[in-house]
Amino acid sequence: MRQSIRLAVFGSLMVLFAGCGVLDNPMEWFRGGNQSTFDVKGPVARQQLDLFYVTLWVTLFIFVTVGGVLAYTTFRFRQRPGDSDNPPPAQTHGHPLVEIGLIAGAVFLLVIIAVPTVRAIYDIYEVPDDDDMLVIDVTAYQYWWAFDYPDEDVTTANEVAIPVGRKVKFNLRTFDVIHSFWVPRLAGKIDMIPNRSNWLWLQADEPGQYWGQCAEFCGESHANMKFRVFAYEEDEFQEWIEHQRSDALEPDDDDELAVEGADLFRRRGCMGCHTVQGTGAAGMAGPELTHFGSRKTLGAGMADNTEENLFRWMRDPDGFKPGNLMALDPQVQNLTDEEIEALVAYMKSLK
Ligand code: HEC
Ligand SMILES: [Cu+2]
Repeated sequence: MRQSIRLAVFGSLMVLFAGCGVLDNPMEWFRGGNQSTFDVKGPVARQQLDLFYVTLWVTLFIFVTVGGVLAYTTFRFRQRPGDSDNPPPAQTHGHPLVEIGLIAGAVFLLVIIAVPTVRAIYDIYEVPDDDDMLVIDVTAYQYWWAFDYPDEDVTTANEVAIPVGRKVKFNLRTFDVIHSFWVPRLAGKIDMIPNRSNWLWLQADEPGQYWGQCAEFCGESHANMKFRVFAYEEDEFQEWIEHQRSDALEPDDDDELAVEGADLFRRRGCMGCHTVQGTGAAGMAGPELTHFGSRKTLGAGMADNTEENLFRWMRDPDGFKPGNLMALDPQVQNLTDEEIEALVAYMKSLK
């Protein structure tokens, strides 16, 4: 008995703390976190959150009512000393009023949940008819994301920018297995299924950095398949687009390390898998790197884009991000530390 109580307490604590992340401000624990669906910043996520609350309150009401009646009758009518000497109480079957009342009550509660649910399904599914709408094509790969802006003629990877206050339609496709597109504070989740195109729309109400995450198990590094959405004011967004459209910067002549890195990038097979616009490198198997030096993250939102992390990434791609497909390439496996330092300098110069 004592053993099972201990197990139950331990088990509940595990469940209680299972979803915890590290927060900058612990007072925010009840709604914080970069992937919190409670701290919403756009109309789609807000509608999804409202729906969650409607369902929560209705089910909480049912839980308290049913649990309350059960607790009351259990205590009120429990067996007392001497009861077993009395004859059993009169047995009855059914009570039309109670039964009809319970059915009507259940239907009423389900309708309360159904009306906003059906409305939300249509609102979220139907992309609003909007001249201002920005369209972004997303392709999911194990374990990273490609973003194309067909009207702006821009391609990037793992970090996607959107303008604040404008609706954005994401066309969702997968290159390999099933993935799922999720930006917890803005919208989600929609699956990306082989040979099918799906879509999702969203809008950010405030500038900021929003975390994205693949939400369908897709292999070893599924948990590391993240991305970032940057919501900018309109003029800043246009600047970003202009910059993305431009060719990659040539490394400075006096930055010898970066010049050597650019050369290694050609000779060591990197260009076979990566695109660096304006240099002839046009590989498609990995994220495009034209402006990689100006990105905040490395490894599909997995780590900060620092020189130390980049070094570790190229020293041992599979150790850094298990299952990552870059690690399969023999040329990548045989880089010396000096070569890696040069490549890091080149990557960093691609502002
Ligand atoms: C076999 C194809 C292949 C080769 C060759 C290759 N890469 Fe990669 N690279 C990838 C893939 C795939 C990813 C994405 C991995 C992931 O995040 O799961 C990647 C990711 C990267 C990233 C991180 C990009 C980001 O947005 O996070 C950098 C930087 C990079 N590669 C640099 C290089 C360099 C430098 C070389 C040459 C030494 C190289 N790659 C060779 C396939 C390749
Ligand atoms: Cu995944």
